[in-house]
Amino acid sequence: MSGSERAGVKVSTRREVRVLSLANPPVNALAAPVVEELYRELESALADTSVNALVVTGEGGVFIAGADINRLQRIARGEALATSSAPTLLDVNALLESAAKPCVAAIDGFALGGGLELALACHGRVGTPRARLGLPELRLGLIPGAGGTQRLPRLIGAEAALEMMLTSRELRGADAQRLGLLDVLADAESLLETACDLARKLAARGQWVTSLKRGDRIGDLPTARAVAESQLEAVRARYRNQHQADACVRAVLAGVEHGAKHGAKVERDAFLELLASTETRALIHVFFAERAVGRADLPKTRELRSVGLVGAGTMGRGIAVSLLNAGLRVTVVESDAERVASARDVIEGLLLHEVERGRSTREQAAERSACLRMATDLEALASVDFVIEAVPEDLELKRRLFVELGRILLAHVPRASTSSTLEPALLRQSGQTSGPLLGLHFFSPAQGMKLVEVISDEATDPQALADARALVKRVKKTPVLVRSCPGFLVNRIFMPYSQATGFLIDRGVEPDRIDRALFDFGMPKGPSRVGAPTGNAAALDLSDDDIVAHLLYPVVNEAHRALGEGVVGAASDIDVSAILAYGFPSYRGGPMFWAEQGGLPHVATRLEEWALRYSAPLFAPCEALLAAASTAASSAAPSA
Ligand code: 3H9
Repeated sequence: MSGSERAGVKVSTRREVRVLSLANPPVNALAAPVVEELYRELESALADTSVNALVVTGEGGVFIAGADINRLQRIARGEALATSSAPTLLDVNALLESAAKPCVAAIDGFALGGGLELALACHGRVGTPRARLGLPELRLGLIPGAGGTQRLPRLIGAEAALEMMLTSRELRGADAQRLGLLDVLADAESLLETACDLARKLAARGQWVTSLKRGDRIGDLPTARAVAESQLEAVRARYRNQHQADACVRAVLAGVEHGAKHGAKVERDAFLELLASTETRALIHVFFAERAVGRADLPKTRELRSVGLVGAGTMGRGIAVSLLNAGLRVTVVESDAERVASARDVIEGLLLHEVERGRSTREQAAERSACLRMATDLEALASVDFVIEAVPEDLELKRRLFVELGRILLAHVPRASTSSTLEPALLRQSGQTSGPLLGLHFFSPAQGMKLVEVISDEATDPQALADARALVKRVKKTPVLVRSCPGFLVNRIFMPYSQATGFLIDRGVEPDRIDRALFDFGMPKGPSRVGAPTGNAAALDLSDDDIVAHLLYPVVNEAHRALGEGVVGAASDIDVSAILAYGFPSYRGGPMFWAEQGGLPHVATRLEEWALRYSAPLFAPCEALLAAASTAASSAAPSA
């Protein structure tokens, strides 16, 4: 084997097969220089008479996780799409597909979006069982933009292809092979050699079929239309107020009806139109915001193997299930034998429910159940690595519990309260509390909700904070680091939402109208399930947009106040929290992003107006919002 390393693409040759291996850690995203380099290497391999066939693969256990979303973000914000005549992914795919030498994709790990599209343009695909293949562009408000809507249906049929795209579902290696997306399954050690063998075989045979030329799987137009209609119906709620699902179906059907060339044009036009939309900008913002949340410079995490949980009410049971699902040993303490028995029944029932929903196997449920210990005595927690209390919301009860835990636990063991209202400082105020104490505010139902507020204050041990954050990540939830304040973050910023709802109802706005306006905006449900209009003769005459603004601008205001006080480290943390805990529509980017898009000066001016008109402090803009609005106004103003 001979070899040399180039920026972004490693090149080697194995018995007449040129192997091009993408190296752009951590996920081999298709950044522009990588695409250019890949194109040049492809050209050079195709021109090299000592090379008979090609293999494209990825370094570091990942094939390619798609187009570079940073670049997409810049384009979505207005940067010109092509700044030079440099080759794009579409050029790479076209070159591959029409090459006079066969090319095989060797896939381990993620092959997503543009990464899978590149593999689809190859003439064969070999993957490992742990390969994860998908076209998740719709999650970003887009559709596949490098031929995916045309090649995938031709390889696996319109029904399976539409289902994969509309649900952003990833296929594992074995499923991908069953559907015809992979030609051969190989283990990671023999992946490259198996791909090279397949490439040599195709070269020796002298013929291969390109995905776009396949006509055996795609089916006829009436069937594709019927399938598309029922699948669109199934995802209607998921894409409320958005256009990517319809656009995806349109591109697929255009290809079925008029051929791949026309379908590809419909795909490209729709991709570019969606890329310029506010919804896509918002969803890309959320993609990065979700990855940034909880970031802070904290000590290295200690290993956590066992967790004690005090209190197995609804919240405690949900938390227990989350911990067990993450492979932790869990000791649950309840006050008496009857409660212990009932809690065990419910927790085991929830574990079985996961099996029924296909999220785990019976064996996994049995293993997890074997990691559950029940006790009526706090002493059972003497050797655990972390303790969470989920007893009823009673200050004295919780204070007594933490004093007791101080006697039992090793001094360094973090202890967290799940209280939604009681701040850590209040819980420590017994004079006898010892050990690192903080808050872990889960949302209900705890086993399903993704967000956990990790509440700290100046007395919180940074090591305990690091461990708490790691525990939240371990249970596959999102930790937002919140500096303790009344209401913490989410309840605090959404308090004005309820207040504004009551305010409008008091001034004669029909609760049903409020609900409809907020539902249409994208909230999961309206806020005013309770309450009735007062029949006020001087009822406010508001448009639906006004109603939304009256409810959400006060949220934006409170969020700015909290950010100004340092309750969270970044505005994007607020966006992620509102989306995950409150169902704020992700395609609006969260309250901070949404307000910024609409213009902060406009938000501040409206709030000032309403505060005066209604003499209602609820609407008075805070200093932090006014400052942010003034910065936004001066950066938008044309310079002299
Ligand atoms: C597309 O392909 C369009 C085409 O159809 C058409 C083109 C013409 N780009 O999530 P993680 C970063 S659209 C840039 O924490 P995990 C990520 O920000 C794209 N960066 O790891 C993070 O950075 P940091 C279609 C990316 O193991 C780091 O990598 N593809 C990209 O939990 C680690 O990520 C997708 O939508 C990217 N494409 O999950 C897939 N991907 O460390 C998007 C990741 O600075 N990616 N990064 O925070 C994912 O879903 C997950 O990252 C993945 C790994 C499942 C791959």
